[in-house]
Amino acid sequence: MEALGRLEDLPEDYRVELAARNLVPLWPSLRAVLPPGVPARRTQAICWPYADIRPLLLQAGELTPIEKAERRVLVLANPGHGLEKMQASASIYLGMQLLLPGEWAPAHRHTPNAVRMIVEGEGAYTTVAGEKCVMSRGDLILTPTGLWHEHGHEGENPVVWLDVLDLPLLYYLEASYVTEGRAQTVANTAAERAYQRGGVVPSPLFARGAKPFPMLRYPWVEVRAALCALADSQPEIEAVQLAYINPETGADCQAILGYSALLLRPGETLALPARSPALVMHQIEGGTEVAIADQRFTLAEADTCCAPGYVGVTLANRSSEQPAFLFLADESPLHKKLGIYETRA
Ligand code: 1HN
Repeated sequence: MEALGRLEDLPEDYRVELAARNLVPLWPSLRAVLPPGVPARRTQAICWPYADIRPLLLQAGELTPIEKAERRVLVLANPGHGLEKMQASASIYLGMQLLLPGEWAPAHRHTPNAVRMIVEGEGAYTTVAGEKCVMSRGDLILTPTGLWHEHGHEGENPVVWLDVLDLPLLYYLEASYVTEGRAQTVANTAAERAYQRGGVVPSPLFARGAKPFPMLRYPWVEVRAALCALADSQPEIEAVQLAYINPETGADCQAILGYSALLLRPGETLALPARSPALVMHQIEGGTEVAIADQRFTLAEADTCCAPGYVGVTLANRSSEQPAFLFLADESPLHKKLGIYETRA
């Protein structure tokens, strides 16, 4: 590929003329915005061990009352993007949030989509659009775009969860904003039970539901049991992986980021192909050796790491006796909608 003319090759007075008219020559920057073969990526392969986060998050609980934080979160920031950008990848925001017994994080709704993966503690809940969603370790709770949500805690010990949002994308699109609200009235609890059996959905008087987000809580006990059943019943399957979907449509549960749970069989090593979207991995149970290009991370329970797009990722269960369970978040729904989704051998 031919080297192109540089900015310095142009006469100073010509460059000044251009800038004064808000004009820029393309050719000195063309290769940077359109590199050959593989995109430029700021996203670095990074690991955030929970053992590092936990004491600092508990310290935040002492330093900053909930009223002064609204959401008490330490953001898992990818240094490749600059820490101040608060992003894990181009489209993914990650944060660890702490709620202490008796605390309340007030109701609001916003354009970015969020999910929470519960990391530790019992007794906290999120109310989403009037539905009280109890938080237990490993549960996935959705707070999709535009739905009111608030968090409360009726238990005895700190509760911590991982927030995953498409905030960097919505912020980039200049479409990220919040609306403050008053405390919601709880209208129902455990509505997800209506969707708990695969293959059937509620159809009262022959009418199917029309809610865009019919299922808000995916309890870990159910997802774990489904993974174990899949591993037992289909030993030949290449990856024991379940996608979190909208049970009314079968589509990804949210429009921009995709979520799945993966079981690594005892002793299993799984090579994921290089794919265009960035990938976040969070250890729910067990331990995993992660290889991302020439980087190696050892994930213990509650650790989180991320890989840029267009690189292969290899996951190895550290145990030869027990399965390992991972929560995965990626940008594949977005890439598929944009028509840029790729897998490379
Ligand atoms: C948010 O609404 C929550 O509701 C957590 O718990 C983290 C990060 C950025 C923007 C909104 C929450 C968030 C957030």
